[in-house]
Amino acid sequence: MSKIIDQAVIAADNDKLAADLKADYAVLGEQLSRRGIAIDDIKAQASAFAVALPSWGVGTGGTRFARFAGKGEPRNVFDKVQDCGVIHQLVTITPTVSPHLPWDKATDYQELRQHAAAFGLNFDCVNSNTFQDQKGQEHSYKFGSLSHADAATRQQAVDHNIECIEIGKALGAKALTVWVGDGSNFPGQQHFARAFDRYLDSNRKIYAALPDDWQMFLEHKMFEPAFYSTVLQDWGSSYLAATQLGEKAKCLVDLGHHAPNVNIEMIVARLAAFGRLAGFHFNDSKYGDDDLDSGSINPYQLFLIFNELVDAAERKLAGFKPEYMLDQSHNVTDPIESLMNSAVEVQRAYAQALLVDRMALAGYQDGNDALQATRTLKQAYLTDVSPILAMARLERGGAIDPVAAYRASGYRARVAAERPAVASSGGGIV
Ligand code: PSV
Ligand code: MN
Ligand code: MN
Repeated sequence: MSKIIDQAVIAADNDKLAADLKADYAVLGEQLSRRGIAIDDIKAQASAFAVALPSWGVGTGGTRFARFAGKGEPRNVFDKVQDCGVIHQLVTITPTVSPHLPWDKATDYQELRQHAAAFGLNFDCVNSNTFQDQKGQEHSYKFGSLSHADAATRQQAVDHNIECIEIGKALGAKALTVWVGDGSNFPGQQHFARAFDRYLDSNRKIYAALPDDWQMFLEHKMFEPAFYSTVLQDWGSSYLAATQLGEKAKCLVDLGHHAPNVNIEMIVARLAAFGRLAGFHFNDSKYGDDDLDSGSINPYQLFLIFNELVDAAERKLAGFKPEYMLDQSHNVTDPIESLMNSAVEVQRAYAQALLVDRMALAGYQDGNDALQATRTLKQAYLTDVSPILAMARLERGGAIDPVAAYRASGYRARVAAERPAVASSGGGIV
């Protein structure tokens, strides 16, 4: 496997930190053993954790106002995959890349697959794009795609999704994620029921093209780009659509796609209970679909989501196999650093959730002891699991401090010299 970052640089950085890490790990191990928890078990589970990288996340995103290009931005999907390889080498828990089409179109998908494999990467869910017009496209998506009033426009969007499945097959992916920006900006502009019917109809055609071992992930979003109504606006519509389509259709939860103050962890619990939780697009937000780094604004929410996921896994719920992906946009940070940071924060929430004393919690819940129930969650959340995550990385050949090792490697300066600045890397503002 080709390593992009010189392992000697990682080793040198790890050497500086290893003694302190060992001591911290021992102290935490002692604390956890007093709570009846074996630290090595938690480490093994955290080590087996994986979250997919969004190919579009390694470029600088931009907002609807401007895009300030970053240095050494990827020029094409091969560069994007290489950047993902850097992330995976340092954090060791991002073995897959989720491609976005047509942004990531290539002439030879076997070559692309081999390029990824060289970095220990595979391809995850394929994302379709019918929220933008592409050069030379016959019908515009200005007024919608899968739910468009015009049949030819809908068919064009269906065809694109089917092409995504074909490309995904060549890349070894097993799922298609469909997000559409379809909706309306003004009351009266769109007939809600007819638009949803058309959306379902189009999706049925895409669903029919799914290979047997594939799944279709429906991603809802409350608003943006449509500001009055959106065709697939919430998990209720998503669940309805999934059940209409069939077993292979599930609901994907992007953390930034909900109304403010919505209890996302409860949505997760409901979808898991009924076998329709597809997985996640992790990110964080304060206002809307801000696409900030995971855990940067509301880490407790992330923990509470993982609390539900660990609970569902322990109860062995039927059909429970969520796919984890990041979906972020980076404007003021180095995207590689942000993605490493986020992967670790998602893994952190998982490790913390593994520490919840579920027996005690169930007792408090049944005994209506609200205070002790919530303190039980807080005890797990307030445990600093950093030594567990760092030890897991070290043992897997990664970096104790991924950002420090990355900066020491000089990777960004190296690619900046190879990759001339471009106006847009195809990430976009969504
Ligand atoms: C839409 O806001 C979204 O979350 C969907 O997942 C898109 O595919 C992605 O962003 C593109 O950046
Ligand atoms: Mn998303
Ligand atoms: Mn989004």
